[in-house]
Amino acid sequence: MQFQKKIFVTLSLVFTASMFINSCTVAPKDAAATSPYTITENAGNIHTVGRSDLTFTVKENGTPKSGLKLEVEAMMDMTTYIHTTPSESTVATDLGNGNYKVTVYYVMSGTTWQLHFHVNGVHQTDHLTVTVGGTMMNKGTLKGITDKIVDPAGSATPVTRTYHIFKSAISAGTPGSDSIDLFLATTESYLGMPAVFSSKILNNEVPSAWTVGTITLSVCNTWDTVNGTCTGWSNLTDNGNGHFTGSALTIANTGMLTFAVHLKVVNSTAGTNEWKTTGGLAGAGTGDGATEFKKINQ
Ligand SMILES: [Cu+2]
Repeated sequence: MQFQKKIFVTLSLVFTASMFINSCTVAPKDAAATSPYTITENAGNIHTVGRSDLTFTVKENGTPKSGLKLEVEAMMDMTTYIHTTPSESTVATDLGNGNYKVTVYYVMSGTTWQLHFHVNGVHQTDHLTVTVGGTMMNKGTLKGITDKIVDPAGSATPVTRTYHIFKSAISAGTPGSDSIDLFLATTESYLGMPAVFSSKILNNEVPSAWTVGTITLSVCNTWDTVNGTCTGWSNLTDNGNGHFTGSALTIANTGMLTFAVHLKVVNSTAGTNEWKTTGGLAGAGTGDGATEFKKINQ
């Protein structure tokens, strides 16, 4: 009799846990049980490398609650360290009826991503585990040569800065009428991946602050299919918030399924500028960056 009771308790615990997983509910597990808020992600959320528009329902003691300040931050556990990913803003947009929206740009796929939440500034200790799909071709990565940061891993050797180029919106396929909206961000540290735009202040490898000057972020407008190179670039407009836009383009020329980008960033503080590269290296074999580009999935 005693034995049967134990089995029943165990089975009901397993059942409860699996219910939480199936419904993607943030399962209470510790002190957060005192929080009146439960946060669930809405049906239709797609977590993928690149732009991911995510919506959530927040309930206060079981009732959908709007008017809260909900902050959402994605963190990936790489076993030896945890890193974040860029987003439009960690502060969610209140859609009403307890629904909130954030736009996250995932830098990589994997099964160890967790969403962390703050409600009215209070960290919710329950996290939501999500799996991020997609491929690295959903984004472009270009690296600095002399443009470096303090090694996030803590070594004394600086590492080249990584710029992340994400497709925010694209309309391609009508030569001369294509339009695009790219989102540019950079890795400052594992937990800092801000949007980049002219006047943005970043930190170099000293670390010492520097101000971003003019950014040349271009998409290929004339693709040489035979040689696999770009023979005509169109510079996008820096909108001052990480977004770079352009219209009247011919993006679909770029090998049909991808488009090519390249990037130059002026350092106003040092009075220098540098084309960013695919490998963070200067010289033969890698070009000077001006000829280097990255292809991103349309
Ligand atoms: Cu990762």
